[in-house]
Amino acid sequence: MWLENNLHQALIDNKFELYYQMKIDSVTGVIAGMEALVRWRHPERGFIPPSEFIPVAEETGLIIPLGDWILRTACEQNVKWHKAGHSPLRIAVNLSARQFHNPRLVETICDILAETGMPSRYLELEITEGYLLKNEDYVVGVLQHLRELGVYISIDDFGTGYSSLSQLKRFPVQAVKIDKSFIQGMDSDSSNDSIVKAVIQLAHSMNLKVVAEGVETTAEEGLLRRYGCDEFQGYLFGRPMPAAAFEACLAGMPIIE
Ligand code: G
Ligand code: G
Ligand code: MN
Ligand code: NA
Repeated sequence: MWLENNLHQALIDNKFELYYQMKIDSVTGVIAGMEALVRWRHPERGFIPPSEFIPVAEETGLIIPLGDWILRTACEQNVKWHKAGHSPLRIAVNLSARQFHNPRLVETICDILAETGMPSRYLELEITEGYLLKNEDYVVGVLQHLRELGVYISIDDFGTGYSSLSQLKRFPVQAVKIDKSFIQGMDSDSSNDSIVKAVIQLAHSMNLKVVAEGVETTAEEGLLRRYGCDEFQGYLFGRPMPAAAFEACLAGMPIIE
């Protein structure tokens, strides 16, 4: 109840902030892109994690204006970094189910890209398997629209839902992000190791890029590299951090136009 009452005011008072976590190209070792992750810092209650307020925002519908703010802020920030002279990178934004099923999604994204001046190919949307399963024809239609726009789509938390890679064939997406529960302890858990290896092989055979999330150790990184995983994300490379700290990481990178 407290959350519900305060979320709306927090949006009005501009109390949300985006953190950014890097994704690393497994071949070159440089930053390949970043994921925007929303944070809410309350003046008295401190940091409230998104796992607590995103579900409430979903239920109340506040995820629509909050989601618009997140998309716009991420695009604005990415354009700023590019204008500051950093190599243009793809920025990933998480979309909740209710956002994805909002009939105005495609229009909203077009507007935000136009207003911020961000080329569509630098926007990535992370969606979860959950919303692919119901209302399939509608979902395929939305994904096709987004693809025509030039937006990149990835399946987040892959492996935690009930869909299989073969089911993904129907959906025009470019990448899968293997859930961190499979990555963690890959080197000690042989079933995780086999699952990750198989997912990478099968995803590649379907021309999908593979991102590993939650990479925390060099042992995990080594195995993922051996299996040909395309990108790494996790505390081993960088935690989610505020824009200024992220920019310092970008400043340490070679400029590739
Ligand atoms: O860093 P982390 O604690 O940020 O994220 C926790 C959960 O909240 C993850 O499942 C993540 O996908 C979700 N989350 C974080 N930021 C956003 C966001 O901007 N939009 C949506 N819909 N979910 C987010
Ligand atoms: O569900 P989604 O993938 O969008 O959210 C990513 C979540 O994973 C965020 O809460 C983020 O802070 C967290 N995260 C990112 N890297 C790591 C990691 O290496 N280890 C752990 N435990 N969590 C991570
Ligand atoms: Mn994500
Ligand atoms: Na995830």
